[in-house]
Amino acid sequence: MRTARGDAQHPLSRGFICPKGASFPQLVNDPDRLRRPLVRDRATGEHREVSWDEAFAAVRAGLSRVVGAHGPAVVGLYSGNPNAHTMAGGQHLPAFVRSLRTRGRFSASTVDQMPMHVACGLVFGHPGLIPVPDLDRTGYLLMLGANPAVSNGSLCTAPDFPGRLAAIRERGGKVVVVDPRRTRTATLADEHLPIRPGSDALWLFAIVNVLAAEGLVKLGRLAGQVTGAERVLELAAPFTPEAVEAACGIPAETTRRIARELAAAPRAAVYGRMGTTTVEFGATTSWLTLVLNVLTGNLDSPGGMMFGRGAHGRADRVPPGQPGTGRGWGTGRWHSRVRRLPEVMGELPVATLAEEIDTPGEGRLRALFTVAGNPALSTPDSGRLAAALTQLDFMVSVDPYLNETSRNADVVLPPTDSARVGHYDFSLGALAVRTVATYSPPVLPPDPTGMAEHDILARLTLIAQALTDPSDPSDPSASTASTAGSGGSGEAAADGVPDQAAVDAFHESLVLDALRRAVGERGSPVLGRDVAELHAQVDGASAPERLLDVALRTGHFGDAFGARPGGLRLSTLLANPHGVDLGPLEPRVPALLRTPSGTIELCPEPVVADLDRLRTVLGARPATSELTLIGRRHLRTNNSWMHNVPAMAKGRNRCTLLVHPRDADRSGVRDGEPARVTSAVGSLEVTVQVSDEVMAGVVCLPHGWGHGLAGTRMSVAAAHPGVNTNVLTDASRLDPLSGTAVLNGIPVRVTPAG
Ligand SMILES: Nc1nc2c(c(=O)[nH]1)N[C@H]1C(S)=C(S)[C@@H](COP(=O)(O)OP(=O)(O)OC[C@H]3O[C@@H](n4cnc5c(=O)[nH]c(N)nc54)[C@H](O)[C@@H]3O)O[C@H]1N2
Ligand SMILES: Nc1nc2c(c(=O)[nH]1)N[C@H]1C(S)=C(S)[C@@H](COP(=O)(O)OP(=O)(O)OC[C@H]3O[C@@H](n4cnc5c(=O)[nH]c(N)nc54)[C@H](O)[C@@H]3O)O[C@H]1N2
Ligand SMILES: [Mo]
Repeated sequence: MRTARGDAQHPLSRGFICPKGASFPQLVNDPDRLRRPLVRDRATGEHREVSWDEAFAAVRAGLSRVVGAHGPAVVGLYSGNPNAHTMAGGQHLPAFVRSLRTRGRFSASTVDQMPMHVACGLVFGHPGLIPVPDLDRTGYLLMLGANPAVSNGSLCTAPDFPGRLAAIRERGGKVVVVDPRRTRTATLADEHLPIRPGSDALWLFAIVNVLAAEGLVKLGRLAGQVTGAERVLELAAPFTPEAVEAACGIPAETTRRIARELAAAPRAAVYGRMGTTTVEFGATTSWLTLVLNVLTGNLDSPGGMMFGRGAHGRADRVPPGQPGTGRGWGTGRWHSRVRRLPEVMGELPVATLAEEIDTPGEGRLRALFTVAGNPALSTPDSGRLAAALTQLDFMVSVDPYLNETSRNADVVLPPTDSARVGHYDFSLGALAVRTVATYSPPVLPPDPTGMAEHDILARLTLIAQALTDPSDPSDPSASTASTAGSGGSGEAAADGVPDQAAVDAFHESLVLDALRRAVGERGSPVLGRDVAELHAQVDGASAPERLLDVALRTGHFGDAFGARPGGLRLSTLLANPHGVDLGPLEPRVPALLRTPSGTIELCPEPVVADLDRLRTVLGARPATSELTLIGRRHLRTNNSWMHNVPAMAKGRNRCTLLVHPRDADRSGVRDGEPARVTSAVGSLEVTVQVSDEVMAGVVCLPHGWGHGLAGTRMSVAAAHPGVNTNVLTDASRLDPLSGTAVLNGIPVRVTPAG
């Protein structure tokens, strides 16, 4: 494979391709990419290639040693961002996570979108119900802390985002971008409002305040489906545009005008991303974006914020017209050992991972699995985490690279190239602005000596299942719905390493589990059907395809195993390689709500209880001597790991500190020269780029850099190492409702280096 092109006939992308996609062949052919498993010699620290059997025997021995001595609770797991993009991440990872029977679960969600999950969980009754801006029909887009012209859209799948923004303006609509930096997206907008980092919650509350004061609230179609709106309006009282002006840096008159524009627009959407989640008030800010969409009648309405549903999406549970049956949603079913931070969606904040490993005492994490993650670069206070990783008794990384994280692993299990496995987008599809079904079968034949990620995860699950006790009462998996793997043989060969027959049986047990769930699910098109009868009809050439066939056929658009002729199934997608267009998003309230009241519960208690914190920063005037650090993304990167692709790495140094000319003068730093940046927890040296792109008082540094460490094997990345901004981020600063780390809005000092 030498080239990758966009697909002009695809109904969602219309041929648009991101530079990262275009470089796909370089990624597949990267000579540094691992193709065989590695085992680390603890004495020398060297990794050497071994056979797959040897690697899994080493996993079994290591895990058995730790679990045998201390039980499964001391095993941790970190799952990273690419799990949202692989089929294995959706289909096989959950069973592996459950098989470990530990509460030491962490993921990239708590350095990313967790605040939005919390807001949606509380307001809609399920944390997965995240609305997306209906870009192609909106007339007014208020976008905060998002840079989709570079990021390609996040929690909003919309290829060629710039084209879609231009179309809003061509229709006579307006795009407003709120961001401390004049980003590429900001330059494509009608209006850019620079805002002081971390102050969006205040500003959004001020907009609510204006809507209330000027009688501009209209729930529209949602009238009668919302509870708590009155109370929200009361809570907004202290947050007048004048009161928040100093803290936000946005003139009160501008705030009033935006509130009026938003209320007057026939179809508007308020959309927030990283700059609204990875901040001090992440969950509150996410909640306020939902509040504004509801109060202006734009939630669940065409051209507003609507609920996506992948082609595999489940049917809504409650038929329209019937009252709600939800149990609601909450956090804190258990707490972290050291800081007593609450569990959210079954996981703990990754900002606590280092201390859970390095703080002595009963229950200290002694083993760690990482699956598609590079927490050594991507999580706060990386200096401490890097040291903590060396204190583990045992570590396994499922990763195609020997990088800053996996260099510490006793066993590295590299999944085969993504071109050798099929692709269907479970997460991104469910967040798309239009429902489109696409499946791409493997492009290249299997590598006879490689292993696909789903086969790796199946073996790990079988090994873990055999070593952990399913009857343990402290088992968190007992509270989850699925019993994945329960129908499988679970047999292991004599040396404890599962053979292919056991793996195949395990895959089929996942298929059976998915069918069992579907026949028992409210609203399911196969409710009450016979599992064996359905099982006999499942189609597909591999475990991922068979699981996809079940997901499609039992979903909202599915053929319900023949009951709805013409409905979706795997063969439909195979016959339509350019994708099947299932149309624009449709209103789904109240049927999709899972709140106990069956309404949109707009004023949840946990959010109200946290508002004291927000009130204390009201009227705060930022110290002029202080600089605030934010992050940035570049088109040719994807977090930490695409830096080894030559086409992505070439060009000028991108790991620079943006400093406003005023601050450069005050700090005595100069363009192109090194500066020292110091936070409460760390310090680094980086080249300055003086630019009025950032607002005065704000400095900006990208994440994902800091390569070239001993024991890594990424030669291209090592030649352009950059510095790791997360040595500056403070693990003690979190959004308390979601456990999400503050990555944007870190107080720093900048001085000339040397
Ligand atoms: N300061 C700061 N820090 C940040 C951010 C920020 O804006 N500022 N952004 C945060 C965000 S949004 C995120 S999502 C996190 C990301 O955090 P992580 O997910 O921890 O980091 P990535 O750099 O995405 O690392 C992905 C890893 O997966 C591996 N990988 C790639 N493809 C595959 C695959 O198919 N299978 C497997 N098993 N492995 C694969 C790569 O080699 C790499 O090791 O970083 C966060 N960190
Ligand atoms: N090219 C590229 N694309 C990517 C990635 C990548 O690394 N590179 N990563 C992917 C991942 S994992 C994710 S999660 C998405 C993220 O997608 P986005 O959220 O769209 O991308 P970011 O660049 O993180 O945008 C955050 C913006 O918030 C601004 N900001 C910082 N602090 C504040 C604040 O307090 N208030 C406001 N209003 N704005 C603030 C920043 O200046 C920045 O422009 O991108 C994805 N796409
Ligand atoms: Mo992310």
